[in-house]
Formats: sequence, C-alpha cells, structure tokens
Amino acid sequence: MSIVSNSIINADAEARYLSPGELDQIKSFVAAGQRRVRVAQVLSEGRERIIKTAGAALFQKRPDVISPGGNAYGEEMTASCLRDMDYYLRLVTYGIIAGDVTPIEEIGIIGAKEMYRSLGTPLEAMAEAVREMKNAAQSMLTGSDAEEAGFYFDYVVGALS
Ligand SMILES: CCC1=C(C)/C(=C/C2=NC(=C\c3[nH]c(/C=C4\NC(=O)[C@H](C)[C@H]4CC)c(C)c3CCC(=O)O)/C(CCC(=O)O)=C2C)NC1=O
Repeated sequence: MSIVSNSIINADAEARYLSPGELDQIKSFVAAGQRRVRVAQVLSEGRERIIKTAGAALFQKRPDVISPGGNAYGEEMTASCLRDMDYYLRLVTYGIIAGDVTPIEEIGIIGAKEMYRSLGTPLEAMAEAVREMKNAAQSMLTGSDAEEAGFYFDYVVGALS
C-alpha cells in the first residue's frame, strides 16, 4: 500500500486529520513521484531486454539449472523460469510506483520460498536471477534512478534468500 492510502487509513481509524508528520512524508512521496514514474517506465519498456540479458547471465553462472535434472531444464521449464523473472520485474515496478515493498510482498513473496522448495527450484538461483535483473536494469538507469530501482530488487533478493 502506498504511504497515501496507509496514512489515510491510520488517520481515519482515529477520526483525525493527517498529522504534520504524515503530511511531511506525503510531501516527499509526491515530490519523488516523477522520478518513480520515470524509473518504472524505463523498466517496463526495457523488460524484454532486461529478462533476456539477465536470463543469459543466470544460465551462464548456473548452467546446472538448465542441464538435465535441473529445475529449468527443457524448453517449457526454461520458459516458466523466464516467466517468473518477468513476474518479479513487474512486481518491482509496482513497488517503485507505490514507493513501498508491500505490493511485492503481498503478490510475490508471502509463501514464495515454500512454493519454490516444493517445486524443487533452487532459491539461490532464483535470487541470482533477480540480482542479474538488477544489473541489467541498472545499465539503463543513472544516479538516484538506479538507486531507487536497486532498493526494490534488493528487497526481492533478500526476501527470497
Ligand atoms: C506473480 C506471483 C507469482 C509467482 C512468483 C509465481 C511463481 C511460480 N513459479 C512456478 C514454477 C516454476 N518456476 C521456475 C523457475 C526457475 N527454476 C529455476 O531453476 C530457476 C532458478 C528459476 C528461474 C529464474 C520453474 C522452472 C518452474 C516450473 C517448475 C515445474 O513445473 O516443475 C509456479 C508453479 C506453477 C506454474 O508453473 O505456473 C509458480 C506458481 N506464480 C505467480 O503467480
């Protein structure tokens, strides 16, 4: 949830106006809005390149996952793997827009580790895939834009590790 809806829910629960502290936080959220939209746009438009580059880097570092017996072995499984990378990249753009990791957490993190364990998907390789997407994404961004995006990729890496 974004800081705006969160603050409103908290204030209304106590039937009060937004506090000066809440208004200050909303002010910084709004001030950084253009940057967040710009970063999410770059990642959305660059999604194919990001996934292609990151996928190639992952399979080079972890050839075991696409080798016989590997979790992403075979055309169909490799496609599922790249699709999962696309899922996480999409969730990262949600986080960037919301200025908050909650959408990522709710959609893609809660229960994810257990799910991957039951599928036999190596979590370190999944985290590595997200790290590679961060690298690919950061080559399309500069300065504070790269930093902004990096925060959300790092969150996913940490949550899957
Ligand atoms: C948006 C929230 C969301 C997520 C996160 C999600 C993940 C997700 N990944 C799955 C499978 C999978 N995920 C992978 C991924 C990989 N295997 C590897 O070795 C690599 C490390 C990695 C790619 C980087 C693979 C190969 C499968 C298929 C496994 C199988 O069918 O046995 C499945 C099982 C069902 C299916 O195949 O669709 C789910 C639910 N689904 C969702 O709705």
